[in-house]
Amino acid sequence: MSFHSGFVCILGRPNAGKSTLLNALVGEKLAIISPKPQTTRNRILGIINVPKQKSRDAGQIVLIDTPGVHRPDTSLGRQMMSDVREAMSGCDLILMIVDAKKKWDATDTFLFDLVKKTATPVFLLLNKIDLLADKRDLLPLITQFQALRDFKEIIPISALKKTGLDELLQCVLQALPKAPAQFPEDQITDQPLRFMAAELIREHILMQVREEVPHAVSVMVEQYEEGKTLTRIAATIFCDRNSQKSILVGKGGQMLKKIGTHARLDIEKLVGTKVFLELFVKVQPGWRESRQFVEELDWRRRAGL
Ligand SMILES: Nc1nc2c(ncn2[C@@H]2O[C@H](COP(=O)(O)OP(=O)(O)OP(=O)(O)O)[C@@H](O)[C@H]2O)c(=O)[nH]1
Ligand SMILES: [Mg+2]
Repeated sequence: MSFHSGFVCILGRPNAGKSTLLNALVGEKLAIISPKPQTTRNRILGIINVPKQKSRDAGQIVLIDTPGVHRPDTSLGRQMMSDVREAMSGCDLILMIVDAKKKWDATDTFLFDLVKKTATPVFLLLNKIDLLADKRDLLPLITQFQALRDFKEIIPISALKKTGLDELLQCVLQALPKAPAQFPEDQITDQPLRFMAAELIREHILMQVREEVPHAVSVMVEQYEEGKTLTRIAATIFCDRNSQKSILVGKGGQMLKKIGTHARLDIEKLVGTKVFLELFVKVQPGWRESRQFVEELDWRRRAGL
């Protein structure tokens, strides 16, 4: 019996289901999810310990969820794509995930070009198969993708319905080198709680407000005080324009209150104490274009990692 371990990068265009897959495989909500593209802005680590089972090998899989691959046109976009490249460069395996229902376009060409030169093995995951009325539609898709690249495996899955994930985990484990675990067995991520709290606030903004506002929003936790029974958090929601601030605050502060209440309940589940959450909204024109501001949002950079 062998023990396998390594880094696995989840790669794909925005909205393909990368974060849904990360959460499903780890069995915990580590990444926020939304129907809007470019939800994830930083790479997110998720650690899975696979126990020894009868004839099966054991191991530790370190998954890295990444921002959706796109052609960046802002500092924020460039930082997101640099996170993607960072995740790809040190990994042992790439899981390239595509939406089985979506028609091929220029973003897919860009995505395939990105993996063209890599010597790292690539699995192709055809996701969202729960949306296919006829599973026979998968065959022409598989043939089409096989012509583009020599994928080590092609696996149809539904990250949402958790279909095909056992097979995927086994294939991933076998593709990883024989090596000892890289992280302690009780660790499932490297994200600080204050960053996860900021992300949960952003998730509720993504759910509650529409159109361009979610993309114009970032959240920074300014104060985070852990107590035995109460965690005090103060966070600022940054947006681009006054009109967006009005939407985020809402009539008589109703929208901000709604976002705060939902986010607080989720953060309480995460930290395991009651939470006192204070939210502020600030207009920071053009923040997505400011490299300095974007770097400040990046917890790894702030922690000097
Ligand atoms: N029907 C169906 N929907 C899915 C599946 N996987 C993900 N989704 C949905 O697709 C949308 C995007 O999912 P995410 O996991 O946020 O996608 P992502 O690739 O992380 O997106 P970005 O972070 O923006 O790059 C959400 O509405 C998910 O519920 C699936 O297997 N089936
Ligand atoms: Mg995501």
